[in-house]
Amino acid sequence: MEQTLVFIKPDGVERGWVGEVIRRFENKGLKLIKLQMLTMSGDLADKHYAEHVERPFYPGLKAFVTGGPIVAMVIEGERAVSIVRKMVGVTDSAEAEAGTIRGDLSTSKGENIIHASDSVESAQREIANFSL
Ligand code: 3AN
Repeated sequence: MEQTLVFIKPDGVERGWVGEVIRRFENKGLKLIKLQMLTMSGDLADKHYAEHVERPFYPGLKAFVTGGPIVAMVIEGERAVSIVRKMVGVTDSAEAEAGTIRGDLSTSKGENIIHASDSVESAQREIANFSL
């Protein structure tokens, strides 16, 4: 069994996609084991996006992810990390395949609805950061 950290970003919450996103994971047969609505602090954003803090887009990303409530969750299942990443689609929603969450629900690269851990190791670190 794997666990992965997913959060619906402020754009997804604002646009009313919380139920739709959770429904997709539940329909797939993955299990939602933790769920919390919160607003990310600047410190949590810096920790979560540690690999991006020096990138030119980071100030905008930080303002965006801390700018409204998110819905964070832990999803569990066999090969959950790769299954969820496949369901999320690539970073740039304009390039994401139809049928993926980003491909169906967003057009943006920065405001792309959802985060999902990219490996089992990242998931463990991210779940700890969020205290989930
Ligand atoms: P993913 O969420 O697909 O794993 P990462 O980890 O490369 O993508 O990037 C983390 C987040 O940073 C993305 N979800 C997106 O919001 C933002 N981001 C990444 N690259 C860019 C970029 N070139 N311009 C604006 N925002 C970006």
